[in-house]
Amino acid sequence: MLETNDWFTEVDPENHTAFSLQIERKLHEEQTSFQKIEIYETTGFGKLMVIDGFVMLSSRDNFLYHEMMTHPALFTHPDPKRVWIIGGGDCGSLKEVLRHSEVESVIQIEIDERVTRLAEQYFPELCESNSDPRAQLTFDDGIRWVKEAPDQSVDVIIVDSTDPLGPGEGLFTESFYRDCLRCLGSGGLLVQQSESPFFHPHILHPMRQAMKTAGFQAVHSLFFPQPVYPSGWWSATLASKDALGQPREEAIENRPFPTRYYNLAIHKAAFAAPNFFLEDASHSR
Ligand code: AG3
Repeated sequence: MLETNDWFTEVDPENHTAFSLQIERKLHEEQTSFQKIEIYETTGFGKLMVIDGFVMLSSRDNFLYHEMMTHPALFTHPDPKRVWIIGGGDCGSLKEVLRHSEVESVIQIEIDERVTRLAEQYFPELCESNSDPRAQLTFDDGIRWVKEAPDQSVDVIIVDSTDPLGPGEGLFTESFYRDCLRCLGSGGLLVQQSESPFFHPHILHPMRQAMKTAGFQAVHSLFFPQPVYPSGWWSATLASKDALGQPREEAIENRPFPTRYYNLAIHKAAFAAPNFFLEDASHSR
């Protein structure tokens, strides 16, 4: 008999809201040395990964986030050969990056190996490209990685992190962005998940400001729906070492791989910002 009163709920106390998913059962729970990871089988969204009580991804809607965390940056950089993913342990972003044939190497720097091992088990569809010879999975602290990496050694850095709490906190700081900037080659791009434009402007605007203060020439946020995250509306922020180039429209139109959300019209539309966001953005500069 289906229990209709079993729910996973993520509470957002700051916004006095909660989001719930109906669950069939809990598949796994463990406390790693970094965080608590839970996996659920939901009734309507497939599998669900939760870290420290916050929804990370569901089988059903993670494509929105992973496509928008990767393709806008990779189709804007003129020649993305070397990519790093900081965080991203579920490998959803990695899978999308590897669809780009001009990419020669992708290094994923995830602090918690257990995220990846559990993704391999419960989200195998995201991990299907992990054995691609261009991919290198490293389990290390991303903050230390960028601090120690050589100058100009990467073209695109993707920061696929948790919220700025716990291990993810240092990824939202000016000193981290300075290290990223130094590691990027000319035309280099940094793209980072930047929370809900509606619920978390107090995170998004200081983060954009920190990127500018660190020396990025252009900072542009892009918006997309994400049903399982607080407010259902999410953002990523693209910071460009030099002036931001135009998207490679022909390459987007003729991409040889399928996408379920991303296309040229979405790429352009995603950068359109609402007035309340533009007003706050103009105050923070
Ligand atoms: N990255 C987590 C985004 C933050 C979600 N926040 C929340 N639920 N409060 C997701 C990792 C997917 N690769």
